[in-house]
Amino acid sequence: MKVLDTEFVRGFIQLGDDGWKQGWHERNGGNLSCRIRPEEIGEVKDQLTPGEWLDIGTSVPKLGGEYFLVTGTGRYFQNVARKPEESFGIVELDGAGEKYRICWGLTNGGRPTSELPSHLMNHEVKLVASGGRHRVIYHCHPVNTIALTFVLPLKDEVFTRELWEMMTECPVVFPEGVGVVDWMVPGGRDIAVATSELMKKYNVAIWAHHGMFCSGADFDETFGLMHTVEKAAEILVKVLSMGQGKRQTIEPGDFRELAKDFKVELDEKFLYER
Ligand code: 2HA
Ligand code: ZN
Repeated sequence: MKVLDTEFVRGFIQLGDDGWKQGWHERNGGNLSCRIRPEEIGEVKDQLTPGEWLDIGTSVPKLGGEYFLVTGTGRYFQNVARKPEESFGIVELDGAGEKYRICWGLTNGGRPTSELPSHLMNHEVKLVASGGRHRVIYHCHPVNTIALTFVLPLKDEVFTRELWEMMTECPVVFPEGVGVVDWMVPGGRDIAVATSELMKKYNVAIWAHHGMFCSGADFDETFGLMHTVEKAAEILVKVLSMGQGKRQTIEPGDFRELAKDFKVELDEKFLYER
């Protein structure tokens, strides 16, 4: 089957295009990666043309030999659907998880996303934490979530609680909460380490004054998580903008009742008294 006709590539393009339409990807903002299943890579093996081995910039030994779909550095999400071969590609990791080579796509001198170390370190953490279930890592620049990083304390507890309060379904969609990373230089190993530490506990990491990372089992789950968090953030921005503060809200006792009925575990650290 042609690479562009496969289910996994079509899902990748769909997510990219949906993210673009949400306004989460100005210019070359954001990046997306997916750990490809052996049977999926098997469908397209005949079309892979491996290039030279290049350094990842970090080491992800548990991912040795795996194949990934990744967006290209400097490439625009706007073009993921229009110019797929140029906008993203398939890369293979070496056995040690220290080098990669481009096997398909990223045409015209393309290279994987500048956040490749963050993506791969998150994939490695999630491979262990989810027992292999999670395959998608998604980074974007959503307006409302970024706006909140200027006014809320940069603490996991505060972001989680404030977002949970904005929509009843939030604690059901992300019961483990969200993590927050202080402002850091993007693209390097340090921010990758900080993010992957948070990803051991959460499926969402918010980068102060920059954007958000989400992890999920498939494209729908990952996009849905991003969408839910950003929508809750939008409601909070509106509530704060109305200027009078919250007159009423969902209280800690309400969350405990919700947790019982919806069979989710909500850590008491998020249900602090104000
Ligand atoms: O421009 O979003 O974090 C790509 C990015 C870097
Ligand atoms: Zn970014």
